[in-house]
Amino acid sequence: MEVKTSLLDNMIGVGDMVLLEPLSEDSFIDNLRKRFDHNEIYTYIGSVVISINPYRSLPIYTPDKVEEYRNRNFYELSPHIYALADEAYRSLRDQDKDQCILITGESGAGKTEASKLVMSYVAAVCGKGQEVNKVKEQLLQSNPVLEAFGNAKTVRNDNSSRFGKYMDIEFDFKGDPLGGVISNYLLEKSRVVKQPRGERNFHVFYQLLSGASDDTLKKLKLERDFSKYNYLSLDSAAVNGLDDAANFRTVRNAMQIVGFMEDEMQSVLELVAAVLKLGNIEFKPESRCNGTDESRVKDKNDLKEMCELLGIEQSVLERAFSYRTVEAKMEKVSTTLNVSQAYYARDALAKNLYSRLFSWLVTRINESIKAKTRHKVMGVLDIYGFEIFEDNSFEQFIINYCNEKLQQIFIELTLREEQEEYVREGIEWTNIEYFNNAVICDLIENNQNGILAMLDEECLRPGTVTDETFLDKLNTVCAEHQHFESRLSKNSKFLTDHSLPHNCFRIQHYAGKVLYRVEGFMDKNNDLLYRDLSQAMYKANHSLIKQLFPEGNPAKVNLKRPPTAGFQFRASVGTLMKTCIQSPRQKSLPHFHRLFWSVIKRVPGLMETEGERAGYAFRQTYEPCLERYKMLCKRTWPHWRGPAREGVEVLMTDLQVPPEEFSYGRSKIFIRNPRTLFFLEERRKQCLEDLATLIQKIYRGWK
Ligand code: AOV
Ligand code: MG
Repeated sequence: MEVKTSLLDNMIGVGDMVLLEPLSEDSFIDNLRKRFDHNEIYTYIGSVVISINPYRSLPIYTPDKVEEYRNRNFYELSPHIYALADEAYRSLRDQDKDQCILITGESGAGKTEASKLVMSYVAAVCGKGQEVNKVKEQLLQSNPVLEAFGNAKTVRNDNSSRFGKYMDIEFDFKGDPLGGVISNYLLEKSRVVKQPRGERNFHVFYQLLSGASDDTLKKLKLERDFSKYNYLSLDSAAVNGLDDAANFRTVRNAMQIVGFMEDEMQSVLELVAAVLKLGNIEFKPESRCNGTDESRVKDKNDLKEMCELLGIEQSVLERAFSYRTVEAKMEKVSTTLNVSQAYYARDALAKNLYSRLFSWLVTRINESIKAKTRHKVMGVLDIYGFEIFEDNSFEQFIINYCNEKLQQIFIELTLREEQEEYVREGIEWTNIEYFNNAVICDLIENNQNGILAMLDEECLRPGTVTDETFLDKLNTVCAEHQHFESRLSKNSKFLTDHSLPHNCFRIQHYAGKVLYRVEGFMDKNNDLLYRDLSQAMYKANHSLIKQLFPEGNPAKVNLKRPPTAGFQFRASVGTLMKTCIQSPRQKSLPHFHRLFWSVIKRVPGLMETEGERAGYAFRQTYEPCLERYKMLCKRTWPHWRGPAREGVEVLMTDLQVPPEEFSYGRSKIFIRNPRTLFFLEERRKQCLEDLATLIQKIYRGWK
């Protein structure tokens, strides 16, 4: 049997880490390496799948492979993402349980690829038919669209997700897909105006310039040459192995399939072009009689073209780059902008244009793919992976916070659920104390003195507030905590030491220590767009732009400031956690959770805590277990008349399976080691072969 070689062969390591003896960090890594050397990129830790990015295409995702894994039990074949996808899909279809697949791992580990593999596997094994196929196609094609606008080349990954995504695939009672809903989390919009060295802006800019026809570019008033645009980094414009022109066609095609109308696509491209144009608008100072400098647009051609693209009156936008209206005590006062304030306003507008366009795309896709009714859902979460760069800013802070929360779910679900099942089934079990990262989450998100709350407080505080005043506050509050016997103090993850550069703070995350530079934190959190600019956008004679800036409607002047970026993110992460953790408790049927680790990074830490390994690799309810193996024992074959559990007990006794290898739970048998399972499978196979030979003999005798 294939299982035998796949899970136990010493040469290629063990397929399930639960089987490792002895279990240590070294043996763990060694096992992964052995397997990786044999192109086995997947390994289980119980029901969790770990994968290592092979960075080359392996022949393991063929239609034949899909067939192989279809309707097979998790432990029957060698570890594979398809086994996980299959199990999730079957539980959804046959047991009516909602599913949730969470994918975590550091940047470049293969999360996005894994999420697409899950989706394409499910698409391949679920129902067929014209309507269903159309839905599948639309769901799959939402990926290239969102990747074009939300992914970019970073130093870690040529196709790095710069937003978080949670997609619910909706099914009917038969298990056929009906549609889907996508939720997106904070796009890294600072990338629109500036990219770190060696990185690119979002793919779509390069795709448009490389792949659009001459005619399209002319209409968009663009030139093909990347170097003409300030917002496009030049040192890494062309990426090996990335065919921007071909991808442009793929994206256009995908947009069509998803259901974008021709004029909508045109509007979208106009906005993309407008962002490029906006980046080229430059400013010069003009001296005023009172000795101050006032900003003026340097060369008006780009401004003019941008206004033409978006149907904006040029004078309105031009004015908004020189003056801003401040409302104080019901009075409107116009103040002048200096050159650096004008650049700030320009970049804020570009970031807002682009990120709102992105959110609009998600909404528009949802309109197209969302089902009218749904019976069951399978959620797939693919976020930006943990990032530790040389220079970490607000974006990394937000991304890493999100990963920290996901780690928390991982701990909650895998360890807690496992232990709860043992308790439910009455299996003897010593509770394990596991590393809990709740303190780190608390440090960041606590309503009163969490880092995000302090940042918001500082953003709202009147007087001179800067990134430095924020840092001072952080240092004071977090250091104070260390003096008290509080939860934070004991396990403080806010690291203060004298080696810290003056403008930084350091956090001990679950995946490592990260040094954050505070420069830009206040500004990025504030996410301020002068009202004159949103009003100019709202006045545009362009239906999409108008929709994107509703607050520019003078009739709806709302003096309340919009929530900060950090606040919004914390809220959406909160909602996500609810979806993943709390909902199963409210429903009578628990979700079936699977986590998929793309990377091994933190696994050793987790395993350490599992010192006295007492887990069970395999479990099955008594009825199907008896059904499958009853032929192995004369007392149970062919008809067992008692309760299934007793039948299984008879089986195990007759087969002389050592008692320490399994436990009887209330409704399930728990098998410690897949070796036992192979033994049973092996015996069953032998039995079936004997039976076949016997039948053949009898048949020949008749002839
Ligand atoms: P990520 O999603 O985890 O990073 P990706 O899924 O984008 O990482 O993977 C990065 C690259 O690794 C892909 O573009 C592929 O070239 C390669 N790759 C990933 N998985 C496989 C696989 N199973 N087989 C072959 N190649 C693979 V990030 O979004 O940066 O956190 O933020
Ligand atoms: Mg990704």
